[in-house]
Amino acid sequence: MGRDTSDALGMGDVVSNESLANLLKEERRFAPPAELAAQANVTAAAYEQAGADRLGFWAEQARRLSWVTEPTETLDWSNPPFAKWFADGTLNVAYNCVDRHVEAGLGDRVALHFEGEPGDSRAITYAELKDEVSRAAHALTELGVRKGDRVAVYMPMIPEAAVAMLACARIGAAHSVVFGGFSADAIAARIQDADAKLVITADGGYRRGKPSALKPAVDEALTRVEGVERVLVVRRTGQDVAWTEGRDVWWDEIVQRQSADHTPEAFDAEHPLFILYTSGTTGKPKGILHTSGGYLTQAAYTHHAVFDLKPETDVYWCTADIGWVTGHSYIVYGPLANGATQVMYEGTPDTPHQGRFWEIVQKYGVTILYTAPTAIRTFMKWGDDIPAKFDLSSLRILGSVGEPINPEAWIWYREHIGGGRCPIVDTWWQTETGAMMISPLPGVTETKPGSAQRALPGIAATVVDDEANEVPDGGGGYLVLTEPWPSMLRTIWGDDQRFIDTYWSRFEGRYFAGDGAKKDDDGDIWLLGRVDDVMLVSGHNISTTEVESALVSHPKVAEAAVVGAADETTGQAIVAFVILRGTAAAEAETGGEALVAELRNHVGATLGPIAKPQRVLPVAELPKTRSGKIMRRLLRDVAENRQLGDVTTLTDSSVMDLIQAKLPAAPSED
Ligand code: 6R9
Repeated sequence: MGRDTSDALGMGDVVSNESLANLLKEERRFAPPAELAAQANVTAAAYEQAGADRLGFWAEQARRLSWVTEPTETLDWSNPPFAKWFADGTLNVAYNCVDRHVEAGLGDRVALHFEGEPGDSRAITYAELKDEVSRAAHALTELGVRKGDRVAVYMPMIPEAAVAMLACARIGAAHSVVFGGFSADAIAARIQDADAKLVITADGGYRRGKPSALKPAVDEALTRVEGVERVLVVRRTGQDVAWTEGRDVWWDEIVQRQSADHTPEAFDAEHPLFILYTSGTTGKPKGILHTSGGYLTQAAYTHHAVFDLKPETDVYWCTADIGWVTGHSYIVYGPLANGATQVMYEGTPDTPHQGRFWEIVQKYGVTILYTAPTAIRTFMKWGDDIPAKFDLSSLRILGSVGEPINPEAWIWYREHIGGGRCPIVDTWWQTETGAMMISPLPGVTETKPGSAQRALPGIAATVVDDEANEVPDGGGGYLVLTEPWPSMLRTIWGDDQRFIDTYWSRFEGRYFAGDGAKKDDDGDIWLLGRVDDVMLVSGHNISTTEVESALVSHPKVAEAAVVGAADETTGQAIVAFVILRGTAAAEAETGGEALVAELRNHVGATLGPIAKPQRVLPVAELPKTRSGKIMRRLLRDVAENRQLGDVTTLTDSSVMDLIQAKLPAAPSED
């Protein structure tokens, strides 16, 4: 799913005796727009306030929520790493996301502008959402779901996905959302690990211009696991579905006949809200457990602060899938807790044409856009003329998440999407952190292309070396979080020991995120990718991110993925896979060698000779997960002529065949 990650134990060998080389220099700076700064939700005072009294700061943010019992206790850290936040408080998460806005007189505000891939659209107000969530909650109860149960959700990007999640939250059942692109095996493994009782799915969803079935994968998964009593099926595409009498139920048949009055029950702040699985390179996926009060506090606060959300006027759009943590925290919980109006889009960015995103921005007057670097680089590849055809003047803030954003992609995003006027917030966080951790604040931070910059108010992050010493400004090493935070994962579902081993053992008492990072001379943080991707070339640790960014800064390159391949002389040799922009792609077909030399020299000139790739391979596509992260592990397999490892989490597994077919036999020599 979200990314490849290995357990922290053993990672230490990669970035060994030397800290990460600090190669890339980026001097461009962008001050926050004066008008935005003058009216910003959060100012520099928040850093001071949180710095002086971190727990007091979070206690205040928790008051943004409606509690049934106000918490008197903020953090219980008596048994680390098992945190309890706001432990004596009680609340209902769904009430916070829906009912309270209706009670405040905002029932007519649009919660979701749904845009289906085929072009169908629906506006759902907060009042309508409340009714639908209430009916769905009754339906789940009728189907036997109780407080403390687990429910698996395998859905396309349609409003019912959000309704299903909120209905679970409303009755105190934890949801486990499985990406709509995953296989029956992946569903079965997740159902089994969480011991889910019910599955909510759909006949299918629309992707790339056609209906794509979902229910058959659930049917197949259920031949392999026990314990699932009922399957609730939303009708989306009208495809024929196999039906198991007594087990399967149509959503519209059971939900529509329920009452729209449903009294939300109050649950403890530490009551489980959801489990979301992240894949491991070894062993079974990890079920990341999030609970209620702390999670919602940080999701709501960060959404308010980092996007400067003005719920009365903003139209927010996060392009993530609901199966990714970004869809949980920044489509469902954060925005709805804040009473936002948002766009939800079902399909792919190039259906029916490559301007679809910009058409949607124009249609709804989107003011805040949150997307991933992989999408931005794809838009760069498609060309500047496509967004130029649409009116994007409504946009005021742009966000990025999922991977380090290459400075050149950042600049492109700013110019071609943001019209040179919108601050970019590069938000670093993880499934495990539950909400944003490191990010600029749009009304405060002077931004630097490619840097997530600084821990948010109330968050403590730093970079340490192999011996756990904090590196000085200008140094590189491992990103760690040094204080507990409200939306932190509470454990790995059913495996407390693995939780301790994976995240808390590498550096005593600190959370190790698994990412490499450096601090610049101002102390700002630059993320350098997963430490298991770091290359060791002639004794120097070089991050894939920096070499990729150097390649993307060449005008002919849209996207790059870099891996270290075993090499007899240098230990590892840098191998770069590049996607070329427009006409350069044709050039690669004919005069490939000159282009390859040009790109190698460009990296040498930008970062120094040590970072010059030994091989540069132009490709048409790169292997990516459904959340858009490049799977370097598979490229390493290719570069080392190994049999490919697990490809089941790839968006499109045929990509690897294409790459392998293009691979020249002999490496280029210097
Ligand atoms: C939210 C999400 C987490 C991993 C994380 C890191 C990478 C995410 C990033 C970023 C650099 C950013 N990552 N945001 N790297 N800059 N702004 O992506 O969660 O799917 O769990 O992935 O993604 O490597 O450790 P998840």
